[in-house]
Amino acid sequence: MKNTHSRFLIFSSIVVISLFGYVAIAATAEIELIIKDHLFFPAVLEIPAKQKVRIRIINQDPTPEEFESFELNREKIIVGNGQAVIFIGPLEPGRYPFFGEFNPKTAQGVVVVK
Ligand SMILES: [Cu+2]
Repeated sequence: MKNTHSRFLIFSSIVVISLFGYVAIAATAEIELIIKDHLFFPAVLEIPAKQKVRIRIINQDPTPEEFESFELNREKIIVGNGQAVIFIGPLEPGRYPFFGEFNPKTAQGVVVVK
């Protein structure tokens, strides 16, 4: 379904460094991942291959959750009504499942790298 897929956003964190006429511009992509009612929204995160991506996990539940993924080698606790940021990538194309360790039966998702 379309609304379960992430929009890939180029976040406004553009860094400009100017040294002796040298200018470097780096844009970091950020995706928002919402936890609500012990579910992940969107449940499918599409990201481009071979690119570092920042995921801001926003927990709208009053209870803590832990983002966990063996395939992504990530584990992060998000307190109730709190936020956390993780970085993933650069990754090869494929599917990388994740789940909420405190509610693993409902809180499930997958990062799809294309
Ligand atoms: Cu864990």
